[in-house]
Amino acid sequence: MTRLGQTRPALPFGLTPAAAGSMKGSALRRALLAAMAVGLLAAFPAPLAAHDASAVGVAGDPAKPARTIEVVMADGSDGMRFSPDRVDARSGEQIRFAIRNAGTVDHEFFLGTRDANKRHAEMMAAMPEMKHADSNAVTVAPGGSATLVWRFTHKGDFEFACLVPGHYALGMHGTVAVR
Ligand SMILES: [Cu+2]
Repeated sequence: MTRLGQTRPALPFGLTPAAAGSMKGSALRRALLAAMAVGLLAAFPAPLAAHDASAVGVAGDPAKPARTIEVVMADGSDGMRFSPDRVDARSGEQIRFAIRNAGTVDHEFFLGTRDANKRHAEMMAAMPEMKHADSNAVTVAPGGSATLVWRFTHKGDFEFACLVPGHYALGMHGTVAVR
C-alpha cells in the first residue's frame, strides 16, 4: 500500500516494495530496465504511427500537382465533425487537404487505417497532452488552418480522424475511399 508523503523512490509499476526488497541487485536492475523500456515505448509512439501510415500511402511532395480538398472541422452542441466526411480518391493520386478549424477547441486531422486510429485513440486517452507532428497528422487551433499533402498508394477505405480524447466518439472521423 502506498502512502502519501512517502520518501521512498518510485518503484516500477507492478513492483511492490516487499518484492523489490527481496530482489538482489541484477534482478532489480532488470525489472527497472524492463519498466523503462515500456515507458519509452509509451512515450514515443511516433514510429508505430508512421509505420501504420505506410499502409495508406506516403507523405506527399508539395512541388508536384495535387487535387485540393477543403475540409472543415467543427464542434458544437450537436457533436464534432469533419465536412466533408467522405473523400474519394484514385490509387496513386496526390491530395492536398486544406484544413480549417471552424470550431472552438484544438482538433486533429490524423490519416491512417481504421485499426491504427482506433488503437491510437485509446493511447491518446491515456496521454491527453500528446501532440502529433507526423507527415500524416496535423493539429489545428480554433480559427486556424493547415495543409497536409498526401499520396494514396493503396486501394481501400482509410480514415481521417481527430484523436483528441473524446472527439472520435463524438463523430469526428471520416473516410477516404481509394479506388
Ligand atoms: Cu477534434
